[in-house]
Amino acid sequence: MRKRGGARDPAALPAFLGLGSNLGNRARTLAAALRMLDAHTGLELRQVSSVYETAPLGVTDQPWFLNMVARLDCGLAPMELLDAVQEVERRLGRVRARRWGPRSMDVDLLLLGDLSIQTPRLTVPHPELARRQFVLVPLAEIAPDLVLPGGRTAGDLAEGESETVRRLGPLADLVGGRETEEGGKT
Ligand code: A4P
Ligand code: MG
Repeated sequence: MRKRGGARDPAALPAFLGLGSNLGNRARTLAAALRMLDAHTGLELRQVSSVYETAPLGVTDQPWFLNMVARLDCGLAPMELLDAVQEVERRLGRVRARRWGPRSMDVDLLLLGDLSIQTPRLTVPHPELARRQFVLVPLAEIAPDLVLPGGRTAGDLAEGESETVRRLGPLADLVGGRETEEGGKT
């Protein structure tokens, strides 16, 4: 949230990030990631969705995820934002093993203002954004009118809660819960 003494950067762009965790104490890891992002120079946390428990997509023989979406004001260049996000993943113990496999912390850059970026390291908007309910449902909660690639809004594309995308509630209510260090249910 607003940093002490920090004036709002008029050039800042709204950045939507998707956060996911399916190893360790997932709620505490999400909370730590948000704190680190907000503490980063040039980033200011503005809004967060509820936390959802979601069935793993892609590689399905792995624990369920906790997913949520955050909106930040971003005064960083796109590659600086990616660096910041990857630093957070690294500090939270992210080990890159298998693609789409389990991870303590995964942060995807979904949208950065209306920028369109295609480099070997960064694609924005995130190419899977409009196809993933574990992103669309929390995104629609905080930004239902946001227009996504393809021209439809988040609210339009989100199917709402389901068997595989279940709303658990605000992150603050989950932190300090009884989740084990081994992760969530499988
Ligand atoms: N990269 C390019 N564009 C971006 C972007 N917009 N945001 C590059 C973040 N990174 C971006 O990512 C690989 C490389 O993508 C990075 O080095 C960066 O330079 P990664 O996070 O290292 O690898 P990954 O996450 O294993 O692969 P990928 O393709 O990013 O997978 P996703 O899209 O992150 O999906 N099921 C549920 N229920 N919930 C989940 O959160 N997540 C995944 C991973 C699979 N299934 C899931 C979930
Ligand atoms: Mg990723």
